[in-house]
Amino acid sequence: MKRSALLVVDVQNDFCEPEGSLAVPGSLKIIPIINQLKADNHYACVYLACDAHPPDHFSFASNHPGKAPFEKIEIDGTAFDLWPAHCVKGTQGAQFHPLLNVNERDVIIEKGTLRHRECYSAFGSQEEDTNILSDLKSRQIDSLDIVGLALDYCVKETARDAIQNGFSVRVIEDATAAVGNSLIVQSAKDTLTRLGVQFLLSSQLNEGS
Ligand code: VGL
Ligand code: ZN
Repeated sequence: MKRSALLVVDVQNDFCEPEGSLAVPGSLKIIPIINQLKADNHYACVYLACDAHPPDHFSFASNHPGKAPFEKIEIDGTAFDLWPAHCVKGTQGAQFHPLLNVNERDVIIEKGTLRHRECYSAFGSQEEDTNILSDLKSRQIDSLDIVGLALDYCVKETARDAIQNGFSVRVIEDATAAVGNSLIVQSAKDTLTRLGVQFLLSSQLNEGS
């Protein structure tokens, strides 16, 4: 039998409407769906990933004079998206949204803690080990259902790393919301589907899969 975990990505105030500094359209309507998935008790473990940036994080446009949010910046030949300041560790914007059910046994995974590194994935980066991989292994989890924000950034990168680390991965699409438009969403879905990620709706979960 598969041992499956739910991985909830970045359901934090700054990513939620109406007041978040980087509010993702449709963010609020995913929260009851995520709460229901948690309440179904189908998972061996629930992970709550969160952006935990320092105030001088390089992804904030405000840290680059003359640059505006949603512009790009090139560093060593790589383009990075610039954002409004968001999810600064210790601030209200970095807290989980108050409507998200959080249990004591949920495992919290902080990412994006290094000033000079972007880190969309809950699995971290070469320089940032979030410890999720060792935790998943120690619980013998082999299958992940991924939900949260944003589908075209942190959910996408997390799902990619999960599949590349050998997990069987499903994204519950109605429990996600995206920053970009439908073309961007389709391209993210195509990329992930090619890698072996399954997309489904929460209503399909109990249909004997
Ligand atoms: C995210 C932009 C910047 C996300 C995080 O959670 O998808 N997006 N930081
Ligand atoms: Zn961020």
